[in-house]
Amino acid sequence: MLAGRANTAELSYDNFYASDPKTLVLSCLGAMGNGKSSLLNAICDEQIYRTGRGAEPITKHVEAVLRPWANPPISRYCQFIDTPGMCDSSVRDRENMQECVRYFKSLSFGVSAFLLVFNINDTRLDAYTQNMLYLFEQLLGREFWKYVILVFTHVDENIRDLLEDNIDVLEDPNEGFVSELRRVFKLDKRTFDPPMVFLTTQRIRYNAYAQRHLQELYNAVAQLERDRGNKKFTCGWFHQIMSTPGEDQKSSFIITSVRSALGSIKSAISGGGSWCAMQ
Ligand SMILES: Nc1nc2c(ncn2[C@@H]2O[C@H](COP(=O)(O)OP(=O)(O)OP(=O)(O)O)[C@@H](O)[C@H]2O)c(=O)[nH]1
Ligand SMILES: [Mg+2]
Repeated sequence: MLAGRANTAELSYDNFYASDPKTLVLSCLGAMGNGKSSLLNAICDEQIYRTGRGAEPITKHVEAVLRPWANPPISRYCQFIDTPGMCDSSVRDRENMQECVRYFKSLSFGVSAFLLVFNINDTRLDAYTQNMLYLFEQLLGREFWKYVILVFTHVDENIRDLLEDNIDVLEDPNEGFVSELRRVFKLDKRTFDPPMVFLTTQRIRYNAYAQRHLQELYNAVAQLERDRGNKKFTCGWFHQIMSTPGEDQKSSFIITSVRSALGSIKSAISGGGSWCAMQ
């Protein structure tokens, strides 16, 4: 039985399920080519999202799909939300704004975890990622950091040994990756103490190594759920989106909020911080 839903009269099929407290809602975020779509395909055991490498991002649109967590098989339904680059300098372009609208509408039912995806071979906190995180913090509030899981892809079995030193450096409690994020975004341990998962998205089926690490990711999601009292992430801004009547009005509200957030981030940063030059 599905319980605790929002007003079902207005919900599409996917949103109907997304609003079920038992459905996991997972959103992949991260720079181009880091393996976001591959990760979701690996979890679903299906080539839902196009993947690949090129000068342009392969994922062009926000795509939310509802599937069971298939690798390793876990009897939970998930709404997976894959993202293209939405927060770059051209965010004012009409098309990018429409992606922001689709994205935040699909998140507004609540989010179980934000999977912040990096390629282990290039873990710089690049400009795109920093700007995106500034925007998220501005719109969603600092509480959203409590729902972040750091995922490092390209930790393939055949090179795992070579990557161990790298992983140790990233996990270092004082100078590792989490400390760097805390420094950049002025976060403390109480607000930001994310799990870090190292995995491969390749050749998942029948591969014990790959399955073990996807299980670790599921465990991290489930632990986060427990730690947050089984409450998905939500915020005042999501409530405002939900309570705005009509799709067009919701869209206008999101666009106005995103524009104003971008404006205030840039002016705050020009007054002392550092808005990164876009990639
Ligand atoms: N070896 C290896 N290759 C990977 C892994 N994850 C992703 N890739 C490859 O990296 C490339 C980029 O992967 P995508 O999943 O398309 O990356 P993305 O982040 O969705 O990229 P955009 O949609 O362009 O932003 C593809 O060629 C994948 O096959 C991994 O764990 N190991
Ligand atoms: Mg993609």
